Amino acid sequence: GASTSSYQIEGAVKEGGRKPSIWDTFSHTPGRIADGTNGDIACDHYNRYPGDVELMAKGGFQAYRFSIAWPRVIPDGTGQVNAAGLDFYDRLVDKLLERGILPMACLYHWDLPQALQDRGGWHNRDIAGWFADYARAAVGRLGDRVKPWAMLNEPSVHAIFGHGFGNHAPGLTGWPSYVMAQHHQNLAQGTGLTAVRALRGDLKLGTVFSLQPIYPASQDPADVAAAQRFDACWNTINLDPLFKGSYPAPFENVFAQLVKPGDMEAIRVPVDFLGMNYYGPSWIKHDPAAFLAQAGYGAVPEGTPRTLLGWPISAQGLVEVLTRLRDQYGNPPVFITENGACYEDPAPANGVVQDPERVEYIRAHLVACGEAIRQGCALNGYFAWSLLDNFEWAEGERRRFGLINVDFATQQRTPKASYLYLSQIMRAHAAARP
Ligand code: IFM
Repeated sequence: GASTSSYQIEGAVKEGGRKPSIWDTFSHTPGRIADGTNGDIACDHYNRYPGDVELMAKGGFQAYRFSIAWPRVIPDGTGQVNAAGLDFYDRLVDKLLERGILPMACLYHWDLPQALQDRGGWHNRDIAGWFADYARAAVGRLGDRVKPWAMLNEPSVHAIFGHGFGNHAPGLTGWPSYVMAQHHQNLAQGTGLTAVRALRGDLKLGTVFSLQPIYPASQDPADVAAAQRFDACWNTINLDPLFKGSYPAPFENVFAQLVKPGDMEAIRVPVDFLGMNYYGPSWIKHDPAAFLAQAGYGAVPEGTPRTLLGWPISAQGLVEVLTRLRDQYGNPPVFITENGACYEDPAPANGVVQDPERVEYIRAHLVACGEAIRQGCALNGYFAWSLLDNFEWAEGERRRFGLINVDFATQQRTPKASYLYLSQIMRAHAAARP
């Protein structure tokens, strides 16, 4: 299938009772988004979802991962549930099921209600309860038809970029800010899972992490140590609390100040699946001046293939992460919930956009999925990022990951070669299945 997120595609930011999220505030702050765009309209998916579902159905998509916007469902973050906001997801889910597409919902893909940010957002530990209430409201309405639910999307990325570097909403910076945002997300993930599990027994519950191999830029002990710390910030800060009930060694003391009795038990709850977003590996060089002074950041070896965003490409890295989950985390059932690449696409011609580099990226990563399965990894499915070109956060609309091209001026959709390629694969798999 394919994956999307609410703020990146829905638009309609003032329709159906929705109130602002931190991304509305951030994207409307001058200088924050590279091309000055925002998510006010994005792909206008809120109004155009029937056509988008139709495109999935025509392509033989079997599953669709989308996210639910907290500011549509509870516009003030806590309190009154907005029935009109949930109506939209009701319509979307019904349409998906009508076309034979399995819906997978993610409860939080970074669009926190601004009203909650005004109360401290992820720095306020009360958010664990606020999130559980919101999760109950969404699952209470949709849980009769949506069975797989993910709690959070990429909490470490949200903590690092939104609360450490400050180049994502809410634009906060510094180590203490990052640490608080990370722990409270972990906690909310646990309280959300437990709340929803109590609501219905027939759901498949999980959460989504961005995972990647982290390599030292050299064998210099300072680089090796920095890479270990960065691995903790990116990967194990999420994996260890969920699967082992502890924080990774480099940060045990840092987090000890925040962790209250019972927190780690609340976070370590069984999941039915782990969603894994995979793009590529990182190389880490010690840099005492950088945020994450405790970690340092970035030094890709010359000659490493990269996407337009400069992200290194390594399909083999996907196998490495999956085998790490197999060996160190009890081989949980995994869905690749995002995988894809940003390239400069040509204009549509004869009803299609030729994107051979993206086709090759997806092909190589699907081959890697097969390899991981052969090596005994519990890989259950694959979602490409993303169904549509969309609002790519701080990069705005200028950076495209879609299988389907979107002309943001006309809202015209044009399939790319990667959509056609993935369609072929999905149809072949469906036909081969008993
Ligand atoms: O667009 C994002 C998505 O929201 C989260 N994972 C990475 C994607 C590409 O940057």
